[in-house]
Amino acid sequence: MGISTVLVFSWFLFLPGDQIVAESRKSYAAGGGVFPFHAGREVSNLQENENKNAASHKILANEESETKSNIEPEAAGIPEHIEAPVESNILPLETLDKVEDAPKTNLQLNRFDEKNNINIQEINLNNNVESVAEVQSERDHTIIEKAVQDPMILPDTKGLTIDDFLKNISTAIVAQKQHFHGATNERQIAVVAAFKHSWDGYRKNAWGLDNLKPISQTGYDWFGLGLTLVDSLDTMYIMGLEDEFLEATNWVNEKLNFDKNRDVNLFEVTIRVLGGLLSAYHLSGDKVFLKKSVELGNRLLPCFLSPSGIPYSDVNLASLSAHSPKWSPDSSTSEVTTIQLEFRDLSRSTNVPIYERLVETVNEKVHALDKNNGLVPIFINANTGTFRNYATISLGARGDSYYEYLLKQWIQTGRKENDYLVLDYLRSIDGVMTQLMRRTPKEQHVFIGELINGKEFKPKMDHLTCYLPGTLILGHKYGMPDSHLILARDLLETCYQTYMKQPTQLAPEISYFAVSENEEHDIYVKPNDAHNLLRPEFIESLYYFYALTGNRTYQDMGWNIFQAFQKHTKVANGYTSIGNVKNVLNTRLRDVMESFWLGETLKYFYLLFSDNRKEIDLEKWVFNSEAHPLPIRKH
Ligand code: DMJ
Repeated sequence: MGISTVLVFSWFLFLPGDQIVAESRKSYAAGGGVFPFHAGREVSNLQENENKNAASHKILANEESETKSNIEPEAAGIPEHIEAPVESNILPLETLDKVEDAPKTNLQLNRFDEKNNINIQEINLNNNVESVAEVQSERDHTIIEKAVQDPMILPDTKGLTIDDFLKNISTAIVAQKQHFHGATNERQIAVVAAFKHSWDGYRKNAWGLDNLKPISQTGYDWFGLGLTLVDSLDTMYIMGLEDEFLEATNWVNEKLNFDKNRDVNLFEVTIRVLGGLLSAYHLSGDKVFLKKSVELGNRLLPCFLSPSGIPYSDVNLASLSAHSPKWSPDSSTSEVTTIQLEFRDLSRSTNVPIYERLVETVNEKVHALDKNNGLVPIFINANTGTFRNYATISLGARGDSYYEYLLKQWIQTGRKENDYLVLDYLRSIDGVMTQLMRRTPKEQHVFIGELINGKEFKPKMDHLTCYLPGTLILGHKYGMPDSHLILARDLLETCYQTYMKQPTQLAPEISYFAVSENEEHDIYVKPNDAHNLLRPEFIESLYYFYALTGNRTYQDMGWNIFQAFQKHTKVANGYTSIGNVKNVLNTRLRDVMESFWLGETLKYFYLLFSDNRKEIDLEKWVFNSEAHPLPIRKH
């Protein structure tokens, strides 16, 4: 450690906690993404490299993606040799001021114009407020207990049936329809063809079932709710596939039956089915989707009959009893905090407040819990309402969309000043920068690691974390600091490398990163982590980058990946997950087409390749975690 490093380090030690965070964030922004304790590149290099890269990516886009046969992984856990087809790892991002900004909010001005001083206002529930909340919670339990007696009745009304409510729905809350024109260029046409190929396989072999097994030409149920069909509704609508949309709508109307004696997961059903139905309702205006949404929402309500207000993870849709997961006493933190957009939208679409009130309670409870620099453990108990001690902290599985929904709820509700959710978001991204972000020593890839037991740093990043660049640039559009944009760009580049470094040019489920110069490779993949499930997160981030900057380089990057999916995952009856991205000669087809391939991945590809980057206007719509757009409200 040189003398100057020691001096800088000691200076940091004398700063109060919040100020350290502020300083680190400033340094990250000013140094082109350099966390103070890590070496990094200079700002001037950054600009220079960006220019160079515009050229390097162009070349890449025009080249036939080269496939290299690879040696099979030797032993579990041993880093493998990964070849890097791309020389440079810096993204061609336009200068910061080219990112389209909505008018800045006062929140942003108040907060960020003051140097070195974070002034996050806490919302503390005092005793008085708590007792009011207890009374409300008892009332809500009574409403839920009554509601579950007949899920076809609107809760907390004098027996108003969903059908009667829909006959007289007020024009003030009725859906705003949107028309789409269909594909307008070669790439979009190719994506629609991929969608149709997937859909035809599903229609022929697994119609009405949750997922397609394209190789064995059959399907299987997870929840028994036609998951793929419902997840695909808005994608078909957006792609202009009218016949397919109509046929699926008829199935929803006639065959979608929630009265199933089966445990379902609250989060999965909320983001995929409730979100899919609500989105189809708002885009098409067809009330059948709202009718089904209300019934489903009612059947999910028992999850909230927990002592703490933090919902149980599972519910039986017929017996209407809820419980914790079979394998654990705890719910996943991301799951209980990724139902809010949908339940709020259900309330706003029906004028029935209880759905929103219940998820708002979850927000408040989680907000009040102690966190590690804004970061949350990945397990929370529905009985006690507390985080599990020593649980992992991660932006990947079980943690990811907690952070996403902090920002998106603020956007959904008209970006109110001093909304505690956006303040929690700001604090959490500070936490990401100071606790989880690192840069690999040789190739300087920025990545987000995990804290095992809430403490011990592990340089492991799930592909799921690749949603974060998209969320960060979306936040920046609405006034989040430039350091968020820099992190977004650096992380987008790393995620791209997790694809491009593989011989298949498809990313693995999990990547590991070097933390010292002694390690042979900066990015490596363990054999058990080498599968690709057709996940959307990186394409989602590319879409946000394109939609918010207009830079077509992101389209070219997406096109490379789309071609890789075509080459390695397309089979006669659809597309399949693969078990190994590290060997083009042994990809190990897994025979599952996940619903999010149609609900998310292909939708984001389609929108990414659009000539109209505002095909879905991000000032009017907010995507839920399963890529279902819901309307932004004014409050
Ligand atoms: C999707 O169901 C959602 O995006 C969820 O938030 C995370 N995982 C899958 C896709 O990878």
